[in-house]
Amino acid sequence: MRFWKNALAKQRGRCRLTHLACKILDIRYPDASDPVEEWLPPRPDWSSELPDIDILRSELKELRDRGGKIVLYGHDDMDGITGIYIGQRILEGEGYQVVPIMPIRVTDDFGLLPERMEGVLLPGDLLLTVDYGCSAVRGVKWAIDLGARVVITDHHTLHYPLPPAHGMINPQRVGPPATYLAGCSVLYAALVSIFPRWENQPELLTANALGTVSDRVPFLGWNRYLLEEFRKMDTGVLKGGLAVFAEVWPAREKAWTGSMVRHAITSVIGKGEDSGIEILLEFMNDENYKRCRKTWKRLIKNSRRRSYVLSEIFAQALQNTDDQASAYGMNLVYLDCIPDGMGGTLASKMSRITRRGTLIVSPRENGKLAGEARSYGDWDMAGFLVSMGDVFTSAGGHRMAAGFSCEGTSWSQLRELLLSQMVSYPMDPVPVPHVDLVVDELPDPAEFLCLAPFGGKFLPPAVQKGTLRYLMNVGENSVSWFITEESGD
Ligand SMILES: [Mn+2]
Repeated sequence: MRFWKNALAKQRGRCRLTHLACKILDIRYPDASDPVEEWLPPRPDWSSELPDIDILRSELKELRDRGGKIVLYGHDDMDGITGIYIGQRILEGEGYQVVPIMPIRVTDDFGLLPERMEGVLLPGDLLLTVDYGCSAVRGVKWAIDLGARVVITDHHTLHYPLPPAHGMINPQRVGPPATYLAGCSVLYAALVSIFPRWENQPELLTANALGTVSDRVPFLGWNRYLLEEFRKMDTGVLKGGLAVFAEVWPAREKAWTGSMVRHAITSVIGKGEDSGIEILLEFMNDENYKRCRKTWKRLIKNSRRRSYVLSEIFAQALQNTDDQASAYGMNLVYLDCIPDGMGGTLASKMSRITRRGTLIVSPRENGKLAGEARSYGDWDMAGFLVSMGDVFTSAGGHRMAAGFSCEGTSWSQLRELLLSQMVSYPMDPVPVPHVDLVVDELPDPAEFLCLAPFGGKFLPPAVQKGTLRYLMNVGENSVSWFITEESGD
């Protein structure tokens, strides 16, 4: 053991690391000279770690001098919208005029669409993106031909040729650990480097934590630093919608897991019809606490209705899984009709329950086919889709979650193409459930609570006693062991 002697002196925020917790870190980071620092790094120097922050800095300065506005184009999911909130708050606070644009999930293709920017983005403006746009060759060309400046901030997988933007702040250009960042954190990191007075503001930390947990990025490296700042912060200054988020965040200051938060917040907001995703930006900006509480109550009610619909289409999807794809270890499902915004949720649920990668395809009104794909284990879903080349009109995402749309191809043609790609694309096996320690006596699970939050690639501790594997089970006010082969993510 490398640092046991001073383990009791090891502090993490307001929390003391126990001997057993240090032992877990020692095992999980075998090559680190200081496992505690590897697990919870100090404040990063974003501008030297992420590319092109200097370009954004000079673009913002020149924009101020010539007096244009910022069109902030973000993804229409939790990560993108919390990112838009962060960008708008900082940039408006710095005196810029900001106009947000979000894609319309049901009809829009992926990418930056000229038709959405037409009449909004003007010559001399800055097109800034968040969680979005790193594959948008057509949209970026259009904006540049128009006479706008373009800086992309994104964390999605890069596909070449890259769009000809003036700057591209995407951690994929430098590799891990930078790639762990959510899209909202990439913009946050860039903007607080340029305008340091916004660093660690409770409103921004809350938005950032929500985007991070909802986007299911690993709870590793800089994400832990940001989540720890969120855990330590004083929520007293939060107002309205953000105060509600801090309140309903399960055990925010103590021990929580990503899935607790996704259950209590992300899925309450949800996606699609009646969901909160369309009003999320407004909700975070609303400072009226009473009104936000009322809205939250309504969202909880709507999410219950949605989960009923979801279990119905889940049953349908199970009946419609493609036998041949199943033989290759994948779920492939074609459904005639999926309620708006539910495809991704359905794919996630199927992946989790069947422990397999899942592709859900359905037709759109305009005759195109649209798909949502979720990965399980280490299999790279975005890589799989992109490796199919020109089959899709657009395709993108990251390892764990991706989507596509395709035009002029029938379902039976697409099915054949997907199946032949499944045969040839290297598929990593589903990982073996982790075991941190082999024990004679079960330790008190509370000893490990100081390692929270648990989630994305930093899973709750698991121990083996005899032939049984025990996984730490964290609740809002409880902790226990339970016997399972689940990963705990
Ligand atoms: Mn994202």
